[in-house]
Amino acid sequence: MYFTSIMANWLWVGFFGMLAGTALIYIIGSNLKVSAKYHVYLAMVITSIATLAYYAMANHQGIFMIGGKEVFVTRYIDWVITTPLLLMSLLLIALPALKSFGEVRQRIGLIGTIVFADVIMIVTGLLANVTSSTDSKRFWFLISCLGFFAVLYYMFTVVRKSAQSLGATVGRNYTTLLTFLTILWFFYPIVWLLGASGNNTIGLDAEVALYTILDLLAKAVFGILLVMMVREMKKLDS
Ligand code: RET
Repeated sequence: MYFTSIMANWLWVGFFGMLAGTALIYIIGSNLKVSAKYHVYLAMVITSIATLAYYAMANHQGIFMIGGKEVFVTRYIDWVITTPLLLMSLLLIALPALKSFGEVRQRIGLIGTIVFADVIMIVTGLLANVTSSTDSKRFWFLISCLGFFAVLYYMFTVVRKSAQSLGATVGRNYTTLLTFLTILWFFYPIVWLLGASGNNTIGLDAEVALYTILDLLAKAVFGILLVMMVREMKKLDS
């Protein structure tokens, strides 16, 4: 496989889409109270990292021929930073302010566990992609899926309960965002399996196109929704 102009065009769509998403998130969040702005800034950090990643990929940077196929390492670098941040943006809605040091330690434990599982998911996904042995590929794919399910388990149990304890509105908004995130995230391993990383049934052009659409939904649209919900919740607060 090689780098086609169709791929480059889709990667530019990703670049301009993420850039526009960053601007929209800023505009939608602009009249939020200063004390709630960190939600906006975090969402903007996520789309900014993706903007840079798409710029790099559109210029064929961080894409390497490994085992006879193009491996988009830049994508995994993006994901390993932004997926923990996406989860953090939900945790910042769901987890209450802390009152004691004991709670701080518990909180570090919870966040550490979720981020650890997420990082394992991405890193082993890359290992599964680059290995030429079918057995290793299956093994790493399985570990990656275990990481994914561990993330979902914590987000749907402990963290969701915490969000609900903060009131019906927070609980409802958290669940809506988490559901949106879960549905989108499930498409990633599907595209991965169908693409060059898996059994290559759709071809690299389609793979790049699908990841671009998924990334725009999972980062830009997700960030816009999140900031809109934070606006609603802060209005109800005061
Ligand atoms: C991989 C490899 C195979 C198994 C699994 C995967 C999951 C990836 C996910 C990625 C999410 C990316 C996001 C990017 C944001 O723009 C690594 C494809 C389970 C869930 C949300």
